[in-house]
Amino acid sequence: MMNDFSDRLAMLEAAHRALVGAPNEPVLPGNGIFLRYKNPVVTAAHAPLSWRYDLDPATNPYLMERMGINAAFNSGAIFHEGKYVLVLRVEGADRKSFFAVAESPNGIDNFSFRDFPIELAQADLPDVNVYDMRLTRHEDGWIYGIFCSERKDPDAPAGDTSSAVAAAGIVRTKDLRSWERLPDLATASPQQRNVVLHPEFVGGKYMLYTRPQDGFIETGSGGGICVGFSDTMEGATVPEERILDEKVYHTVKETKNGAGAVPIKTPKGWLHIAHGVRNTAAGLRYVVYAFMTDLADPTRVIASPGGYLIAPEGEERVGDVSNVVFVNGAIAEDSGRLLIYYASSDTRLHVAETTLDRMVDYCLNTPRDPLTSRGSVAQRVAMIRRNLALAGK
Ligand code: M1P
Repeated sequence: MMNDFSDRLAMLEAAHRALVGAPNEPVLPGNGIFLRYKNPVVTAAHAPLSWRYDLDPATNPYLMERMGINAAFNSGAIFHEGKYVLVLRVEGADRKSFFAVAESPNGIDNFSFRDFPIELAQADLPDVNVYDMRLTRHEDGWIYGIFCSERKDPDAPAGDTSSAVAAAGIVRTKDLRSWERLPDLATASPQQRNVVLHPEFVGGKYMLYTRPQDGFIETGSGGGICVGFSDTMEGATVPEERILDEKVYHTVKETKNGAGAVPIKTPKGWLHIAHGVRNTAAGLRYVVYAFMTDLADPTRVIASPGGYLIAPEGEERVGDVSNVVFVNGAIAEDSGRLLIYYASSDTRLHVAETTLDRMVDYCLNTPRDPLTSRGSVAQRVAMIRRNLALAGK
């Protein structure tokens, strides 16, 4: 085993530089909807060495990793001051998640972390764990970050060291450097996760996508993705949640679903990229799906393509929580290019590249889920017939 501190440090630095600087390339030909990229855009190993190693030979003569990073995944995303900026969920070896900013000049590779993670202010009731920030550039001039704040369930019976309560924590910033903590979102539902702020006022109010849930894991009577309104974000309160996109039997969102990236305005409606969950003998399976809502009335769904947009593939299928893809950030460029940052199996972050035009076509022209096998076969047979007719058969 190598013991020479400086040789070991040189090796670690070279490997880190090579990883962060590695060019990424699309995997062709793709499915016509989006392109995957060969490498994840951020992994645990992208975290700076100074976050993991005590780099002083006097106190760490073996150059051991003192504070490991376990994963870097579910990320909010925003284009800011010419850079593609991610606010990642980084998880230490101690299981605590925290937020860290990584930036890239092109959105596809060369994501490098800022020197320090975000030092989030605590709420009145301190968080135990925080994760999955959605970044909304709101028309009120602030950038809001809404995230899950998790605390131990105060009502858990003695000996229950797992039960937790999830709430929506809120911060705001103008520069992605100083973050002002605001009071958690208040709703009638016992727990909340996957809360997203709509970027525009609707009827003069802040519109929030919520995901009411009865317990920490089970949404129970929660129903699905809801919408609600708040007069303010300084003490945001949603007194009433109305269902927007419900969970449905025998679909990709049978068990639960949740809003993902901040909805994107297109000429034909608001584009939503969300996640759906179903149960299997091997546990929960998370996929990413899309839908659109009306431009003038974003509480109305106008397009619901059936099935998933992104499902875990290859190495994406395996990780700390296997068989999961999850989105909480996307960047739509003025050029029409859309970068969807999706994480796989609660372990690493990838990018999928598409365009707004393609996504609108996908949403408006993909058949709805027919809800039965017979209906599904009928949809497929109709397409096969058209294709064979085109070929003169
Ligand atoms: O482990 C998969 C995902 O589980 C949660 O999503 P949901 O609230 O829909 O169950 C989140 O904790 C998410 O971070 C995680 O990726």
